[in-house]
This record gives sequence, structure tokens and C-alpha cells, in this order.
Amino acid sequence: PQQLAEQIASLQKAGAELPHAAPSTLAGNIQASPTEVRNPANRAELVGYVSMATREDIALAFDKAGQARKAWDDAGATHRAVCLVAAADGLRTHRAELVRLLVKEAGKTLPDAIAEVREAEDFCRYYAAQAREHFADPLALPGPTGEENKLFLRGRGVFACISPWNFPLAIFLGQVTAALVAGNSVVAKPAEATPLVAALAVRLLHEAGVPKDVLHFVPASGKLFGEVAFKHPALGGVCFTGSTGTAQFINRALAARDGAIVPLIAETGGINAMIVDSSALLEQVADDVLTSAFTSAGQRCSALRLLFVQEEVADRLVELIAGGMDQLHIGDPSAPATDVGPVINAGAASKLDEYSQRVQQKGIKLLKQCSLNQVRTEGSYFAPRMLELSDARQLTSEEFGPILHVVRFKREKLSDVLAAIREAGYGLTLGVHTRIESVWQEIVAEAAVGNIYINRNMIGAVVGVQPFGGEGLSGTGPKAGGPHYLFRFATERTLTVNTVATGGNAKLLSLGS
Ligand code: UN1
Repeated sequence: PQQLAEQIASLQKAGAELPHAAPSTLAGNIQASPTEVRNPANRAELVGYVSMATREDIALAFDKAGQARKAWDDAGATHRAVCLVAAADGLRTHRAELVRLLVKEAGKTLPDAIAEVREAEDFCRYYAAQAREHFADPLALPGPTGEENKLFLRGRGVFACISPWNFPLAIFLGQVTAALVAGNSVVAKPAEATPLVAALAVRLLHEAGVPKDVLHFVPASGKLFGEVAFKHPALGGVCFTGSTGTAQFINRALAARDGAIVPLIAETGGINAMIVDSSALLEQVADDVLTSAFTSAGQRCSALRLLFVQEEVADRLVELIAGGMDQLHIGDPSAPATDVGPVINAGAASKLDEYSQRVQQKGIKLLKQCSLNQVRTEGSYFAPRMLELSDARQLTSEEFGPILHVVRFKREKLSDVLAAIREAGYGLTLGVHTRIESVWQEIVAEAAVGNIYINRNMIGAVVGVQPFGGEGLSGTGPKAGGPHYLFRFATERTLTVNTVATGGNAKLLSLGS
């Protein structure tokens, strides 16, 4: 972090022109009055500009992507994988600029930004390897003598990729590269708050050999994008990460569509819990709670929201967590020592404030609130806090920030804890801290949750190691960064040839669409 902090400072001093994200269909024809992108840590600092796509820009992007998709699909998975690996190399080369944009545009701390660039690179390399393994050659299937059967994986058409501001590089690129390498063309919509780092990612993919008409970039409002994208005849699928409500909206829009039936791959929210029993190592638990609840200012869909603590150890654990909260460095995310930076914008900060005040008026107890003394008031900061609920059912919404809710439970009521988690309907991440193996096994057997972490923190899923994604209200699967993800972006074609009729030596090298 220290080294990158210095590189970032020198990049800024160079006085380079501010980045300008614009719809790729405009090709130089940038709007005269673009929107300013400002640093959430210091709203006075201008980071760059964005020109938003019009309805026509979005439609044109889909038209062009629709025309370009067959040649890209026909080029084969090996070629596409080579492009992804070249893009991974490009990410590495441009790491300092990507980190700088993640810090300045998204308010990411340096460790978060560095990890995110690495994750983006991991997605490129992992999906390239998966595509080489499964997409390059058709799968020969056994059949009777005189018959040849092959299964081909092909792209579905144009994928609309809609990504969130909390991982504006890794999730953005993860979606886009999965869709591309499976043989689709892509129209990618970055989050409105974070177009700059996504625009740079698209540039790197183009430089890596992905044709411009195969990958389009359209900064746009979600509403306008959806109005055009979900009705467009070339649409082959939608990949979305964001709120549960928006995923449900997209589902309805796709259901109402005339024409081809297209899949939705959605990764959405969670009200993620951690269960701590009295056998747990409390110092370790406290450390893992602080990491899980407050890293990235709690703006991860994997973040811990609801901490269930067995009552015998609750006071001690709360004390340890509160002590740890006193030690958090909250402030400028470009400072190497900062643990918690700002939230994404002023609106997010005030929404969290309103929530916190509203629940306290309803009698929910504030156990601890970090001090924001050191933080400049013009930034979009929200002080991490710990609230105590008398019943887990008091938390009904995903509050996307550094707010931890603690609930005490009696050992003999563990099944009620599991019932409360199940009833909420989400199933993204779950943490368990216990040194009794049968306890965590019982919890694992009952939990309908995508990512379960035993005796460790519950964020930071590693590509290819901890495939990430949830169930129920938390998403459709398959899991990003997992071995089954690419298949959902593809269509399968089975080819059966009567080899007797074709001379007995049919050579099926490729299958056109
Ligand atoms: C998200 O926050 O939108 O495991 C999902 C993690 C990350 C979460 C990404 N992969 O913390």
C-alpha cells in the first residue's frame, strides 16, 4: 500500500487530463456538458467526467453487438481465452491507475483496491482456463455404431452485463469476461457512481484483442438501460449484480418480453449472519467480526450484518468488538493506514444515518459508535456502529454499510436462530464460530446459504477457491469464480450424424450457428 500510495500521488502530479467515460458507440463524439465524477472522501475533488448514453446509444450498442456476435463466437474459445489472458496482463501493467481510480472514484481503501485489481485479474485468468478446458472442443458422447454425437457450447447472443458500484472493477470485469469468453458479445452498463474504472477496464479488453463491436460500454441510468436492453431482439442473456428488488424487476421485465426466452444470472443481497457459541475463541471472533462487518465500510454483499452470540459470552465479545472499533482508522482511503473509508456518496451516508436514528427511536440499543473526529466533514462518511436487537426479526432490510447488529441467544435455542435466518429468505454468506465440530455440522446441514465460513471471517471469496453466490433472495447462481459459472452463459447444441450415410468417417470440426 505504501508504495502504491506514492505511485498514485505521482500519477496525479503528472497533471494528466482527467478521465472521461463515454458510451463506446459515440466514438469521440462526446457530449459538451458531461457529468462530473467526484471523490466520495472529499466531494471537492473532481476525479473525471462521464457522458451518459442516450436511448439511441444503447439501442445502437445492442444492434452492433448483435451483428458482431457470430464472428466472435466462431473465432473459438481458445482465441477468446488468449484475449482474456492479455487483458489480465494489461490489468497488471495498469495497476497503479486502476488502484487510483478505485480509491478516488469508489472511496476504496488501498488494501481493498489492490485486492480488487488482483481479483479482476484472477477472473480473467480463471475464466480463460475454464473456457479452454470446456469450450474449445466439442464433447464427444457415446452412441450406437454408425452414429456420432457431439455436444457443442456456443454463445447465446448479446449479454447485458449490469454491475454494482461496490466492486466496480472486479465484478464488472468478472461478468463481462465470463460472457465474452463463452462466445457472447456484450453491452456492459457500469454503475452510475463508478463509470471511470469500468471504462478503463473496457479499454484494456479492447487493447487485448476484443473487437470494439463485440464489447460495448454504456454508462446509463438503470431505468433507461433496462427499457432498451430487455426488449432488444438480440438480447441473449442478462448478468446482474445488485439489489434483490432490482433482480426481481429484471425477472419480470424478461418474462414480459416477446421473442427469445433469455436467462437471468443474478447475484443479489443478503442479511448475512454469524453464529458464535460459548466454545469459540473470542479474540479471534472479535477480529473476524471487525473484518466481516466493517471492511469496505460494510459495502459488500458478503458483509456480516447479524451477529448471533450465545448469551454466556455475549458481554465479553461485545466488549472486545467495541475495543476493536476504537482502534479502527476511519478516514482518507488513500492513506495506507486507513481501515474504513467513506461510503459511496452523501445519499448513502444519510440513508444509513436515517436508518440508525429510526431504529434507535424504536428502542434498539446503540452499543457502540466509532468516532469520526479525524474525518473531514465534506466527505461522505458514516461512523461504524454496533446495535443490539432483542429479536433478529427486527432486521428486515439489507443496510448496506458498516452497521453490525448483535442478538443474544440461548444454547438450547440454536434451532430458533437457524429458523430466523431461514425465514429472512436470503442465503448469501454465513459465519460460524465454535470449537465443537458437531455444532457447526448441525448448522451447515440446516443452512440454505451459498458461502459458509467456519472459524474465520466471511468476506473476500477468492476466485477459483471459494466460488461466490447465494440462494433464495440472494441470487440465482451459478457461482462467480466457480467451475460451473461459464456454462450458464452458453447454449448447448447437440449434433447427431448418421456416419453410415455420410461414408463412415465424418469429421466434425466445428458447428456453425
Ligand atoms: C458483493 O459485495 O457484491 O466475498 C459481492 C466477497 C466478495 C463479495 C462480492 N466477493 O467479499
